[in-house]
Formats: sequence, C-alpha cells, structure tokens
Amino acid sequence: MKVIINKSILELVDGDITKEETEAIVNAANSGLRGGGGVDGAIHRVGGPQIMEECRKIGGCPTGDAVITTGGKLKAKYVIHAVGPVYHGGNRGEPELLASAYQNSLRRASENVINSISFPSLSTGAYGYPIDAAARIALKSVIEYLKEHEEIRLVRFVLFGADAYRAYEAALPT
Ligand code: AR6
Repeated sequence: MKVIINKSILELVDGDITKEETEAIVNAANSGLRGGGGVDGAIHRVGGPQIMEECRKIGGCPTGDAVITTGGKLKAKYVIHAVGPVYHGGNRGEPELLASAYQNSLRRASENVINSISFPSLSTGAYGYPIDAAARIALKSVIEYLKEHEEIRLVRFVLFGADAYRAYEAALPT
C-alpha cells in the first residue's frame, strides 16, 4: 500500500530488499559493520565483496547511526548501513535509538542526493525488537522526516513476509 506524505510517497511492500531498484537500500547492520545473518547476510551475498571492503575502511558505526557505501553488484547504487538497537525490554533507550537509526539513514540519503530509498524492518530479527512497537517507531520517524524533506521522493518498506507486512500496515497512522 501507498500513502502520500507532503510531496513524497511512503510505500509498504512484502518482498526481498536485495532485489530493490530504489537508489539506496538500507542494511540492518551491526556496529562493527562486520556482516552477519538476516538482511545483512543477504545484502553482502548479493552485492559482492566490494561492500565489505568499504565497510572495513569505514571501520564501524555507533548504534542509532548510519553510514553509506556503494551498492556493489546490487541494483541499488548505494547501501546505507544502519545500526538499530538490540532489544533489552525497552527501557534502555531502544525506542530513541531505533528512531535515530531511521532518521540518520534518511540524512545520509539527503546528503548524497538520493531520492528513493528502501528500508527493511530494523532490529526486528536477530536484535529481537517486537515488530508492532518497532513498526510504529519506524513509520513515525520516516513520516516526520518526509514532512520536512521533500527531496526524498520515495520511501519503501520492504517487509519480509505477510506477518511483517501486516504489522506495518496496522501501524500506519490513518
Ligand atoms: N529482505 C527484507 N527483509 C529481510 C530480509 C530480506 N532479504 N531478510 C530478513 N529480513 P535482521 P536486526 C527481515 O536479523 O534484527 C545481523 O546478523 C527479518 O525478517 O536482519 O536489525 C546483523 O549483522 C526481520 O524482520 O536484523 C546484525 O548483527 C528484519 O529483516 C543483526 O543481525 C531484520 O532482521 C541485526 O539484527
């Protein structure tokens, strides 16, 4: 489904983010930028070794922040590596850190004149963030940013499976 926020489109789809053709895709990375499973594993597998080479040069990224590399062999020209928080019950700054991971990813896009970007559902796999709560934070953060940054024309959430899609659909403010 699609909604219009100011002059931009916010879209939810069920799919695999490595196949996306938006200018940038966001990776659910760890603070060492070392690669891993889930989205991170899939992006490095499809994108090839060049992305990891660039990650090594960058060295790391604090939780709540995001760094950018090229997209290697992916269709997307760039990968924005965002580090969401590990969920420890919700009272250790997780909501703020998750919001910040989304906002900083969008800032990296604006700085690099990227006008279309796809996000996975950060922190909701290996990092254990409950998806309903994470979806509300993800959508709120993106909507706030789009209201002030019309240079980003398209934000797509690429949700892995029907359950994740439904959680985001239910969290979309009406
Ligand atoms: N496309 C879209 N979404 C996907 C895909 C895909 N190809 N594959 C999985 N998902 P996770 P995290 C969904 O674990 O929780 C890694 O080891 C998945 O169903 O990828 O932020 C990193 O190196 C889930 O809803 O990321 C870090 O160490 C969501 O993507 C750590 O895991 C996020 O799951 C990051 O954990």
